[in-house]
Amino acid sequence: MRQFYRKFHMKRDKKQKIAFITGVTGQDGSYLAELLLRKNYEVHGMVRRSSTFNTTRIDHLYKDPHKKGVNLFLHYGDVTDSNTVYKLLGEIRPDEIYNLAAQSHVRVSFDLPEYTVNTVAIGTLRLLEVIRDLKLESRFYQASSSEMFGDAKPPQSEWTPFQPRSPYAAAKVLAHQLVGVYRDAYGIFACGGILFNHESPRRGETFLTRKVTLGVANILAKKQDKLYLGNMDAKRDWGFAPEYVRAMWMMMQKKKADDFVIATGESHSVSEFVELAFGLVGLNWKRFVKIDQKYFRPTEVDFLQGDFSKAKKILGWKPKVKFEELVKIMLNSDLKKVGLSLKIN
Ligand code: NAP
Ligand code: G4F
Repeated sequence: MRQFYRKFHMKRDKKQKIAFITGVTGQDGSYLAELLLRKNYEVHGMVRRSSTFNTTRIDHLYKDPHKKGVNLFLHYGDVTDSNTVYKLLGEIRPDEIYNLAAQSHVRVSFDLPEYTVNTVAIGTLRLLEVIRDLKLESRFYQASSSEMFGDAKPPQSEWTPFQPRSPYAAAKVLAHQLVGVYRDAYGIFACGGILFNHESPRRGETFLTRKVTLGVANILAKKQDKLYLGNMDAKRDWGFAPEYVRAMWMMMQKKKADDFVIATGESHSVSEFVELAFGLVGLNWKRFVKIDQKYFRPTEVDFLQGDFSKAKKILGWKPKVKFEELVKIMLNSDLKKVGLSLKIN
C-alpha cells in the first residue's frame, strides 16, 4: 500500500492538509475520514490486518490508488506495534493525527484488561512519544471518553474528577492524562475530546443502541424471537456520531490545544431506549426482551449526562440530533438492512 502513497505524494498540492487516523475502520474513523475528504484533506488511515475484511465502513471511500485525484491512503499498522507507528508517522508527517484506535467495548475490557490497557493507554503513549522523538509539528487528537467520569455526579464537565469503573475507563484516564502531560511538558498541540456516547447506523452491533435497533428489525422480520440484554437502569447521554467527529475537527483548528466535553446534555435510561425502539414499530418490548446476567458488568457507570457549555462557547459546537431522532435514524437503517420496506417518520 505504502509505495503507491510515496509515488503520488510528490504531486500533492502543498496547501493540502494531511491527516493520519488510527481506528479509521471504526464508527468514528469512517465518519471522520468522510468529513476530512470533503474538506480536501489527504487522509491516511491505519488499518489492522485481519483474516476477513474489516474495512466495510470505509469501502465507499476507497479508490484505486493508481487513479488520479486519490486522497485516501490505507496502511497496515497497529497501535501495539511501535516500530510501524514510528515508520508511518516519520514518512507521512501529518498535520493532524486523530487517535481513535481502541478496544472500545467496556464489558469486553473486563475480559481483556491487559490488551485494553495496551491499545488504549500505551497505544496513546506510543504515538505521543513518536511525535516527540521525531519532533513532528503534528496536532494530536485523543479520543477520550465520558466513561472516565464513572461514578461522578452528573452533569459531568471538564472540571469533574474522574472515577473510572472499568479497565477501559482506567486506561482512557491514563491516556487522557498523558495527553495533558505531553502538552505541558513538550508543547505538543494535543487535545482530549471527552466524548459522551455517540451512535449511528455504523455503530458496532454489540453496543447497546445498535443491538436494540438491529434486534427490533430482526424480530419484526421474524429472524429473531428474543433480545437478551443486561442492566436496563443505566442512563446515558446519547448523541449522533457524525456531529461528534465534526467537534473533533473543530478542536484541532483552534489556536490553543484544550480538552472539551462533547455531549447532548440529555440523559435517557437503557429501558427508555428499548421502549421507544420497540414502540416505534408497534411492539411491546416486554414480550421480547429477556435479561441475561452475562451482559452485566462487574461495576457499572449508572448515570452520564454531559455539560457541553465549554464546547458551545469556545468551539461554537452544539448537537442537532436528539434522542428520538437518533433512535429513528438507527431503526430505519436496520429495518432496511433486514429487507423490510417499513419507514418510521
Ligand atoms: P470502534 O467502532 O470500536 O472503532 C475502534 C477502531 O479502533 C477500529 O477501527 C478498530 O479496528 C481499531 N483498533 C482496535 N484495536 C486496534 C489496534 N490494536 N491497533 C489499531 N487499531 C485498532 O470505536 P468508535 O465508536 O468508532 O470510537 C472511536 C474512539 O472513540 C475509540 O477510541 C473509543 O474508545 C472512543 N470513544 C467512543 C465513544 C462512542 O460513544 N462511540 C465515546 C467516547 C470515546 P477494527 O475495525 O479492525 O476492529
Ligand atoms: O452501549 P454500551 O456498551 O456503551 P458504554 O458502556 O456506555 O460505552 C460506550 O460509550 C463510552 C462513552 O461513555 C465509550 F467510551 C465506549 O467506547 C463505548 O462506546 O452500554 C451502554 C449501557 C451500559 O450501561 C450497559 O450496561 O447499556 C447497558 N447494557 C444493557 N444491556 C448493555 C446491554 N450494553 C451492551 N453493550 N449490551 C447489552 O446487552
